[in-house]
Amino acid sequence: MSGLVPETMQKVAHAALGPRQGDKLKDLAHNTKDMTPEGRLTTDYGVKQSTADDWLKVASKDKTGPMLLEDPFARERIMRFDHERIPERVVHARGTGAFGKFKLLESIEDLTIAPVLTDTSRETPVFVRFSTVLGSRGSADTVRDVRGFATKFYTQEGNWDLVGNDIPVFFIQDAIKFPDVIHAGKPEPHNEVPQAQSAHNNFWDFQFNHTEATHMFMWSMSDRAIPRSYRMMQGFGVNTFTLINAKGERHFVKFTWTPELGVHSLVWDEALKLAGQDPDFHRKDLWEAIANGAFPKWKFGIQVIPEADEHKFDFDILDATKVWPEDLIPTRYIGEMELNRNVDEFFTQTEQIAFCTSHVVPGIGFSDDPLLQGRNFSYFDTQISRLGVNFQELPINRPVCPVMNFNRDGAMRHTITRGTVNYWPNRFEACPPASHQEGAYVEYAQKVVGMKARMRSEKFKDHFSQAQLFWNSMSPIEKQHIIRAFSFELDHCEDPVVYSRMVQRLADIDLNLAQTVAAAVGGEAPKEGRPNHGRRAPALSQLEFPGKPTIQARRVAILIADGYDQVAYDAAYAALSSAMATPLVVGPKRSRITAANGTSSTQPHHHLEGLRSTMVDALFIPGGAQSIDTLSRNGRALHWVREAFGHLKVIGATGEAVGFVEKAIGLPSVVVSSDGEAKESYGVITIKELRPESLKEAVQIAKGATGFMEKFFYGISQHRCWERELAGLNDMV
Ligand code: HDD
Repeated sequence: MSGLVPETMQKVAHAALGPRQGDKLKDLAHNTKDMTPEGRLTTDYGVKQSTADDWLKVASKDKTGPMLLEDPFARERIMRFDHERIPERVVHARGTGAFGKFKLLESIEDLTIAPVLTDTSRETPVFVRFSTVLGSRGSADTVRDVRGFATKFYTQEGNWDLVGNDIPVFFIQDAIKFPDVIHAGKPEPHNEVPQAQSAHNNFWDFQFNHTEATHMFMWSMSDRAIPRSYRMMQGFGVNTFTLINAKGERHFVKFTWTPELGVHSLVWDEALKLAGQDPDFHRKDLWEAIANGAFPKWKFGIQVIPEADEHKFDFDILDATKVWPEDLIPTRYIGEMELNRNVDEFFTQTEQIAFCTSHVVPGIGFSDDPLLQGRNFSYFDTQISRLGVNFQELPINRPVCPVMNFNRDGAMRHTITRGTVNYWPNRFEACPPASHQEGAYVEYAQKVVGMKARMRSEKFKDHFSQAQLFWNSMSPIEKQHIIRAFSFELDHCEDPVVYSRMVQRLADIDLNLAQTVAAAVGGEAPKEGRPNHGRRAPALSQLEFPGKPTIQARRVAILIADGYDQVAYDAAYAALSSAMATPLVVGPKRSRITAANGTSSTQPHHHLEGLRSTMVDALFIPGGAQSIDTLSRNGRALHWVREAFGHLKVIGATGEAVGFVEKAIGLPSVVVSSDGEAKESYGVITIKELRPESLKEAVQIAKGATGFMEKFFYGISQHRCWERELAGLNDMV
């Protein structure tokens, strides 16, 4: 294969394919071609062309002259280019996706007839698209926002689209309010400012006036809205769906994805900086992890309520602004999903994928959740405007099972359906409806009696209990982050009416929260708050999901300059690589850097200006007198360490580097120098000397040979050093 097609990606991808996942990829192969040096340049109508560089001209002596409209090749190129763009998604425009597989581990045939949820021998191909909500297609990845988590299951019974978010609740209860909540959040109408931000007057004006959003805005002010990686987010179907079993019984269900790597977030200062320093941070993170074979995985869970229990709770189970607390309705994990293949082309796959909540398979149904009902209308409609009426024929969208019906024509129809009839019933009995036994979708016979009216159930009117439940369930650190998030957001609202009223609203959740934010943003501090019911639901805290302790795909910078200690460097590099982390060597320059022994040298991946500490998870600095002397006199290097410390990142230092770390963060009591044994203090791990005899031994270090790497790796696997924040040390650098 030529270098035109990234080989690492393809190799890993094919190795990972299971028998069934191949179904969709085989299907896509019908429309896939590779760019090759053997292929020759042609027009779209197939005629070979001798140049891609010059428009046909009337040449004068000096070879200048007017261009001829006659040139069909030039015209085709320009006109095709003029029409390359399609409307971006009206929400969730910014996103990225990957292929994978879903494996059912436990049949739930007690609840549903859907084979994707009953047949454990199956492997179902999936495509997942992650996104932010408010920003346009070119906006930054790390903004504060809800993240979309949309999964298309290509089942043998048709496509099932589970279109969820990384937050389990929503801003509105009734779909009719969707244009309002989105208009309020999007850039303001008069000047189209701000981009991809909820920190503005209109967003918070709406939140105040629309109390049902209270629970959701607590989530969006929490760390859930600034994930470290798409690989480290939960996913929630949010809406209440139903499952129908062979006996015709119906259960209400909510669907959940829980990441193997745990739920982890950026810190706010990091998120802000990354938006400028690396706007594709999440997109690249997912791509690199998959390309390197560190495939992200999620457990698939369900929460189930029998139909008869619908009214047994103090909240309405059809209200999308409420969670089903896990202590009342535990999650049953029944399957897992792995993403293991990057796309071949962004536009035709990630951009053209079209999700519709209305697309479910037999055995899965809807509920009367008024948000879901409206969504079922909206998604299909939006795809028609975005992609055209034949959007389901696009390779990425078409099912892996047969499709046959009397839908015809429309712009860009591809399928050529042979036959003389295009209606039912017809004299040939062509394309008859399927029977139940043949697997037809049969709607659940739900008895409905009622008055036609615009209304809401009484329980929908409780807008504060679960907002309090969420706040009560947060750890002290999470609470602190929420306070800071409100303080940031309301500081960006210039209109005093907006921030003053919002501060009053916060007293409906917690008086201390409201008073602290009021002091920060300048609103009048409320004197009284709404009584708090005091209940907690621990699973709402993301700290309940630490995930598997691994450093796979974590980015670790190794800071060096000329004269670095090569033994420590080699040891760390080898140990990190063997643990499937990504070591990134960073120096004052990107040209080769020579080690203290004068013979070894290395080519850094980046220089200190190019890569920033925000882009890595941890930092390792080997000693070497000359190297450390250079780094100590380099403001950017000092800032690197100081910033990483402030962002609670684990820092490993050996030999002379220990003093350098101490100088950079300016907190002598924190950095413990060590003579022999490795020492750890507030996530700074130090050792005087890292001296393995050979590279082989270096790899063993990862298993604890000296204790240094063991401590360093453990620290990285814990994501951040929270003790530092609890002690207030991060605020001091
Ligand atoms: Fe939506 C896209 C998730 C409520 C209307 N939504 C969209 C995407 C996600 C969600 C993840 C991106 C899909 C992709 O990657 O292509 N939306 C949600 C969740 C909701 C929700 C979890 C609450 C439970 N959405 C919602 C409502 C409406 C819409 C109430 C309209 C009544 N959503 C849309 C849309 C989008 C969309 C306008 C834009 C692009 C698209 O559908 O394909 O139709």
